[in-house]
Amino acid sequence: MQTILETLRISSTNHGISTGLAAWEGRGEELSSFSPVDGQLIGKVHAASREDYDTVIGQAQEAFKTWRLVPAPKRGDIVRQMGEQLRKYKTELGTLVSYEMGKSLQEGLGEVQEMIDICDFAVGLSRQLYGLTMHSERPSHRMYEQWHPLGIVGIISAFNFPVAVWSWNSMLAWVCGDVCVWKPSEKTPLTAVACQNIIQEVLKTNDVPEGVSGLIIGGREVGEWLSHDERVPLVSATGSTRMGKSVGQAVGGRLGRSLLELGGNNAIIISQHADLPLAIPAIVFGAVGTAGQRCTSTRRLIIHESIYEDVKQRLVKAYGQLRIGNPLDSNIHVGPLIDTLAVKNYQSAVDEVRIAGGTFVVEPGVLTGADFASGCYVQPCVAEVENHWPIVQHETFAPILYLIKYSTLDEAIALQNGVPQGLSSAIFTLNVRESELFLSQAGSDCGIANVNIGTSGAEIGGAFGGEKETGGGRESGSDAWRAYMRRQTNTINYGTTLPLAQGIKFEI
Ligand code: UN1
Repeated sequence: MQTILETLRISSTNHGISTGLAAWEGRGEELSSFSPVDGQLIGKVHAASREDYDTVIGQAQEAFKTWRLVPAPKRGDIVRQMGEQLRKYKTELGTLVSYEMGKSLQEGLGEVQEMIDICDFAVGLSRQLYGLTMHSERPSHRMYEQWHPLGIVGIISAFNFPVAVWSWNSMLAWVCGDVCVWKPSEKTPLTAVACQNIIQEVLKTNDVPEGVSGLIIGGREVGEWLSHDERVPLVSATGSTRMGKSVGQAVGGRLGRSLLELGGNNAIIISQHADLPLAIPAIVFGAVGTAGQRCTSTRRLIIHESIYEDVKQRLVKAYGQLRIGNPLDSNIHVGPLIDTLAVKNYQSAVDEVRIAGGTFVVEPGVLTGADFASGCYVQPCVAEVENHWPIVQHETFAPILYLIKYSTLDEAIALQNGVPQGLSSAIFTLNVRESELFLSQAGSDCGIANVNIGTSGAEIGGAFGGEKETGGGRESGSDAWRAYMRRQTNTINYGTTLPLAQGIKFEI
């Protein structure tokens, strides 16, 4: 790990604020990053003070003045070079993600791959920031729209995808001509420092002002500074619904823009027409992958009554084969939770399930012993529950899967939609009537609806996000870039008279 940290230029004490390679001491408190894998201290970071924050924002404002003038395809070329650097550091960065966050090495590498993919997407996009042209109702007039950069984009990201979600925002924002100020999760500060080092190297090589990419590490107050700051026209925040509501209210209160990607309570419907050998691995990966800490993790399984027992038995068997342990070992399926607080939340959810009357068909538990010394390893579990119970309506960021029975597809869809969140959803069926109904306007109410694949593991090419308490924002592919730009409608008169719209006559 030491060589990896050196390659990524992470020292034992890092600067949690920086707009460049020559970062200065943060004046805020010192944060320690412990690995949930083995409980070891990986490194320390100085958080930003309010003064540091203002300096970073000031540098971002200055950098915006030049960055917005760089032609978009040229900005795309710089993002292309960032993608090249990420390719170069993929193994090191993916390993650090795995060690600092606790996801399996495969998933750590997969996360860096998502970053590389979004760079490629952003490069193409840099030549496609299209606006429409319209036909004016007036003679000798031309009307069109163009998209301009917004300014500073504040990015608040979560621990579970400590680097990819930032890159979905930043790479698009950069080709759009914005500058970014990133507040990563205080639980994963070192992966953020590593990314900042990689990005700054590219900016420096290209003589681009370092303020194009700012980093401010700190706790909740740093997020609040961003949300209330009128110098930050857009705040893109990923995390809990509670956090999103406070960001949304603060940004809304100053009529700024927010892009919110919050909690999910994702379900898969398993119809009697499902291909079960296809469905079981999708369910298990969705429920236990990243130790159930994806916003797209599968939390509820809505199973047709005629195959309920069969699915249950298959799951019990599959869960029996799961290998839990050090995520850096490639034979391991499930790593630790992020910290012991997450373990407490898992335990209280388990208690609540029991109090509500739920039955565990795969028993929960906290793992102990030399291999689990960090105290962050839990047993992925499966419980039979009812959808309306408060604990089932709530997103618990842990590998707890709930089983619910249904008899008609309408009932299954109502159960699937019957939660406050609306991120991801799926159905397993080989019946086209069922899948089409599920995808129709009378079907899933989520931002993501899949057929014969699970709820997690979305590709970057689609717009990513969800409805209701998930916050309504869309990031990543499709036309999500529009959120990072302002639209300007332009009307040009190339004639010699001044006809007014709507036929109004005004003569002087
Ligand atoms: C998240 O958990 O915040 O679809 C993002 C997925 C990943 C991204 C998850 N591509 O599971």
